[in-house]
Amino acid sequence: MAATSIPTESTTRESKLTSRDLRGWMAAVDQIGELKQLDGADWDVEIGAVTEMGHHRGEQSKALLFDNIKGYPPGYRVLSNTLNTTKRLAVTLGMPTDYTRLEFVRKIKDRITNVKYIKPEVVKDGPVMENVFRGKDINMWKFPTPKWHELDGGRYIGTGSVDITRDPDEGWVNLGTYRVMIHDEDTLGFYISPGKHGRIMREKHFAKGEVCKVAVSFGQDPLIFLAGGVEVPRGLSEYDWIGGLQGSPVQVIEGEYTGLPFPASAEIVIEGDAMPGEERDEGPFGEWTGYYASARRPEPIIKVKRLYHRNNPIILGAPPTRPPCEFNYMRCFVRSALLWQQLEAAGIPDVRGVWCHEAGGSRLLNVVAIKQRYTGHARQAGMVAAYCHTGAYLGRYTIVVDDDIDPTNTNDVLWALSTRSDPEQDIEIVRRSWSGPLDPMIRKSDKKRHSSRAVIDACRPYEWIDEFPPVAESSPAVRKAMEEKWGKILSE
Ligand SMILES: Cc1cc2nc3c(=O)[nH]c(=O)nc-3n(C[C@H](O)[C@H](O)[C@H](O)COP(=O)(O)O)c2cc1C
Ligand SMILES: [Mn+2]
Repeated sequence: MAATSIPTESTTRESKLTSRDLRGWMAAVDQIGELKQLDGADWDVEIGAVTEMGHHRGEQSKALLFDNIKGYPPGYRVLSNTLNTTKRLAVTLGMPTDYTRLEFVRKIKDRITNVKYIKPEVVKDGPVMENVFRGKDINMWKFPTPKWHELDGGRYIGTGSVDITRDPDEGWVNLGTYRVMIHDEDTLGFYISPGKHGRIMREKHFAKGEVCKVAVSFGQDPLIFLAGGVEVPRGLSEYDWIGGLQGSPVQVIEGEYTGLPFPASAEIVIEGDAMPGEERDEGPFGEWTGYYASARRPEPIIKVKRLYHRNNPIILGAPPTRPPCEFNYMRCFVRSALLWQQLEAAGIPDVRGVWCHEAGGSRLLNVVAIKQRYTGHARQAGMVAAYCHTGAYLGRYTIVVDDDIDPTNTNDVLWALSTRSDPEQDIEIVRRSWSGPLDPMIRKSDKKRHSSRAVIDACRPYEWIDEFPPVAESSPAVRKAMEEKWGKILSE
């Protein structure tokens, strides 16, 4: 398979190149006081449980850097809880840090709508090449890979990672965050849900009876992880999208074994082969819905042919847990922005806000706020939101609200739902929609692979909107006057 010019000896040496990378991100986050180092934790459940405790501290949480991990050399680290505060997310996106949730979603939407894509820059060398292993020298157990949750069926090195594949027909390169577990020294398991870009590419290779070449990066600039975990449109390489967002090309090395481009400043990268028909049991794994829904079952493997890592490598971990957690919290913002962008691209006028709620893992409970312009506008917005690329996979409820409702405010949304919808006429059910093994409402013994959607119109009925009872709250003018007159006393 490998061309004869490819070296076969493993090597170790010092770094030469520097670029936007995980360490630069850690330094920036440390500067704003949001990085915490913990020494001596055990890879076996402890790192995962502490990460989970971090998740539930929400905006007060810190990024967690685990070092001196039991049984591993100092410097072999795990970083978790990276993108679960608005501040850290803003730093990652190079944006100001003082927005409200909804303003932040709107700003991200504007960024991704107006972005000019920038292709990656191919470089010959980079920090990830400090240590190179080939053939029998490859040992995936050399890293302090956590067993994240107590009931996990293995140690998952790939959670905050990106799996890199190429479409055999169209040639474009996809980056997707698809979980990766270690089977043995040179064998990994990777689970990709039906319909995801990496899955379609893998299936195209397998259908031709060909090997699907894969590169995986297990630690890199969190912006790359962010892009890998959300629905960047098909045909557009996440590299180009990231380049656009950061305003400079991602520096990539074309792997000697696969030719696939991987980040030059990544912490740990592998290249390998997935073969048609070669599978091993994968899972279970604590998933973003908050359950272990997909059973242990055969899934494709990657035979690792090359392993590269920086000195003192850092695994970027992003284990899902019962929501809200980092995994879906960062995605609430980015996915909401993408959904908003796609609604506008589909021609839905006057979208005023979107929130893919954290309780639904940013997929199961999505809210769209509109300024109603015509009869049917709300249904149209709801249907498109439920079925566009960003909203379609494993959705459940889409709620459409008026523009006086802040979709990021749960009480506001539940108030609109309770008072502006009539179940008999305002809930549309769409059957046989895109789901998958991770859906906790699909019984494991069931052959069924789809689920239904409810689109709930919780807007004031448009045809008698002028008759709808007025809201029992002070008008802005009265509120302003009272604030001036009494506000000071109230806040004393
Ligand atoms: C931390 C994390 C873990 C994920 N794990 C998986 C996974 O194991 N399998 C999967 O199909 N999708 C997983 N996802 C969701 C995909 O990354 C997401 O749907 C993304 O859009 C896939 O890329 P694609 O649109 O290029 O297919 C995960 C996302 C995140 C953020
Ligand atoms: Mn993609």
